Amino acid sequence: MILGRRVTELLGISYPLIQGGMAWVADAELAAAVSNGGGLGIIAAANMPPELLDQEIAKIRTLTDRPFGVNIMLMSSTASDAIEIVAKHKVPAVTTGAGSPGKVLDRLKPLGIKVLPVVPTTALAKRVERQGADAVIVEGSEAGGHIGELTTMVLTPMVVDAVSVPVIAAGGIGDGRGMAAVFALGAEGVQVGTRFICASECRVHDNYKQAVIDAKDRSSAVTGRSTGHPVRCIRNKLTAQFDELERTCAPVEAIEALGAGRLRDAVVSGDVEMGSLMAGQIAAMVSSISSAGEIVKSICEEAERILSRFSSDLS
Ligand code: TUI
Repeated sequence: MILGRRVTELLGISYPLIQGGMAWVADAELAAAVSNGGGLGIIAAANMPPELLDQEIAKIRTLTDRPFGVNIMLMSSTASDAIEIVAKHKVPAVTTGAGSPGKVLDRLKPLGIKVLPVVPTTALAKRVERQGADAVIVEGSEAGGHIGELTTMVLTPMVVDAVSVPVIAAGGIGDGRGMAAVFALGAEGVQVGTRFICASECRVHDNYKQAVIDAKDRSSAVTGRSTGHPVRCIRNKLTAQFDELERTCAPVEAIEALGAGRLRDAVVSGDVEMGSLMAGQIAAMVSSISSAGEIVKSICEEAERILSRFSSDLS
């Protein structure tokens, strides 16, 4: 593929598409399917016990010979263990989220591991570039899970202007139109999360997949703005209870306690009422289950068709 050469060459992949590091969702099986489809599959370390992360990395090596990555969630109490396990296995690439990745860059760059931090602002993008990041992932507030304030539409061109490393756009991208749009803004790759919840190789509970398929344009809500940890999920009883606690200015501890363990309840038990159905706004555009390989190929080839149509219209 001609699109996104700097990203495909940096990572040794066929399509400039990275899978989002979705906690509890992104395991070795999903990541291997994405990598085998020509993108970069990602295992989410999230709050995994270190032994489990070790096993998942060993497992993906039995499922694919292609490059893959691990996402390190910097807010997690297991982040330091995850850094050491990734170093031990010399995984090809690491994405980071939910914090400043200085420690990850210092420890993993000298080992030749590619490090791609998620950044929600121009200031952090510039800082991580100085610290040696190979590329930056700009994630707009259309994304699912823990989000920043700025949208993909404004964050992408601002960061493109501020750094020289490749910019990979995330948040609100679920098809080739979204990918073409962020390439028009200067991005050289995309990160896609929500669409892969409905990959056939994704092990989340069928109730969660169905909630994504049923989602409409206003189905998602952001909770936790008052605690400084905004999270986008599909609306349900849980988000209504968060809204009530936040509306009545409940103590931060009560709001955080309400969220504890809820993502696991959604992913593993299929609790669509009180589970945390993290998903981005593009859930409204996901209407079927397809294989991860088909998702990667259809998004990238549609983007390429759109962009080549524009360039031939203009010439
Ligand atoms: O990290 C994500 N998305 C996530 S993490 C997650 S697990 C979780 N579960 C329950 C509550 C909260 C989290 C679910 N979804 N995306 C990447 C991302 N990174 N979004 C925002 C950021 C970010 C925020 C601040 C990155 C850096 C940052 O830096 C602040 C600083 O220290 O400069």
